[in-house]
Amino acid sequence: MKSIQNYIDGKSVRGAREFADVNPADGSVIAQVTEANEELVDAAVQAARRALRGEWGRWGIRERAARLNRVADAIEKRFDCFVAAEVADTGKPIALASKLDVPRAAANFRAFADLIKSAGVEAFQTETPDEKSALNYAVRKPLGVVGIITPWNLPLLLLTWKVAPALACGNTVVVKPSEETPATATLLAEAMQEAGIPDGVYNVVHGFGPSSAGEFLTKHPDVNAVTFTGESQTGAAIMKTVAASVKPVSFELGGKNAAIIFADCEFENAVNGIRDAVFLNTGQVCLCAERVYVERPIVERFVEKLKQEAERLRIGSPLEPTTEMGPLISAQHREKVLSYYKLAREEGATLVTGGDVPEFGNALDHGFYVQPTIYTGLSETARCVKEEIFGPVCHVAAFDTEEEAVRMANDTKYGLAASIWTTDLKRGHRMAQQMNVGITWVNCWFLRDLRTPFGGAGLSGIGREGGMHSLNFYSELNNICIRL
Ligand code: NAD
Ligand code: 6OD
Repeated sequence: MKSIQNYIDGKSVRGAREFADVNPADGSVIAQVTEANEELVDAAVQAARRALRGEWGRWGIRERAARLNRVADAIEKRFDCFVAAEVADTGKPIALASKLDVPRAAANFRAFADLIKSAGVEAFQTETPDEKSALNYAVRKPLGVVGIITPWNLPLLLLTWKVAPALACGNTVVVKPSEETPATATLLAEAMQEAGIPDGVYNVVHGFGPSSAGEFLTKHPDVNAVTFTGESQTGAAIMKTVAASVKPVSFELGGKNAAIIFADCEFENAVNGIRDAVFLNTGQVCLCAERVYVERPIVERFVEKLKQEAERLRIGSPLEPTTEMGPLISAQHREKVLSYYKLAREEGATLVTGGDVPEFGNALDHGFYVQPTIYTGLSETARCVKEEIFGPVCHVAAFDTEEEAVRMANDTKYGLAASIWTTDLKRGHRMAQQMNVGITWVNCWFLRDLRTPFGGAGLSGIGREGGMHSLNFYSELNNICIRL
């Protein structure tokens, strides 16, 4: 049986207890993972502290950027290994991991290597009312040791989205990947070694959240900042823990995202876009649209076409190159999603398609699959319309006016993402501005430019990452004022 270890100070380190890494496609055990206890998390943090004082701490931006590019090269060299590990851990289709997850991991390192080389700082020529002059400018310094906690849905993509800018700014990191998906964070250690990243700069501790590696990391007094992606409730728990030692936090949390489709949309493009926005990664993307609002004149045609698309999706083995939808991440998560399918029935929804578990007649029946599902007919106050389900499911409702669509889309405690589908770009812009979210797409979805601000409003997060926002979060800016 394969064994996955912690990675501390450049070495694989066995923890005292083990837990199973399960393949969601058939429920088989892929590996035993060794859990970091409080002592091992402390060892990782101390290794990261020492590394700040070593050659890593003395390197300038050019050397760090060159090493980040070499990490990207090392990921690309191991492309197939990363894809295989991500597919086995998550059950996502091999085509998706090959197109999205692994290329984005390399792109994250390249983007922040480029950005740190060209990032400027603020400078001001100062004249005060009592006629003093000065020159003010900021210098960028690392925060120190950054604790990084990530979820299971896009494990490598989301981990490297934080590791790359943290390292670009000269920090060292201790990462705690999700207990469901430990493999690619561990594999990344090999890429770090090959790229010549000094020991102790990148450390991995495995385990769970409360009373385990996640909590030990966030409460550690020598961790200088915490960046977290995951559920809003977990964010609240981490915030409480971190509050005791007043550290900077960046939180990318849950969503209950709306899509608004106008009658003047490019119909095929909108249907295909919403199909992806609802079902990509089995609906397990924080940006997925679980609430779809369609202008009344086209709602019936739209629902019918989306139904056809959902029923046409090829659900099956993640290893099959033509598979478009894999399983959910775990038996427990499937229970949650199925409980919402049941709740939708109880709340009086009309089932358009899905609502159940597919049958394969082979080993995949031991996997955690559900059918892609579409509902209509729920009230806007129904729990299925209010709560994040995080599965391949949406509710479609009609609207008559822009004002009504804006009101319905914004009637949520979350505020992560929205998409607007119209050929009238003035309307697209007008609507987008009114969305209370961190990102609005017009006539597209999940089209990313890594320089742009990314994050959420309300329950969807605190702060922005991406481009200079990442560099500013992962840096301590020291303003220097020189009297002239
Ligand atoms: P989760 O919150 O259950 O777990 C995320 C990570 O936090 C895991 O590594 C887990 O072990 C750790 N953790 C849990 N409790 C902890 C605690 N008390 N202290 C420290 N660490 C703790 O989330 P998940 O189920 O892995 O991921 C799905 C959720 O993540 C969804 O809500 C989704 O919307 C959200 N998400 C948000 C974004 C975004 O960018 N906004 C991106 C991806 C996922
Ligand atoms: O694309 C990104 O940078 C990003 N953070 C995506 C988040 C997806 C959520 O599941």
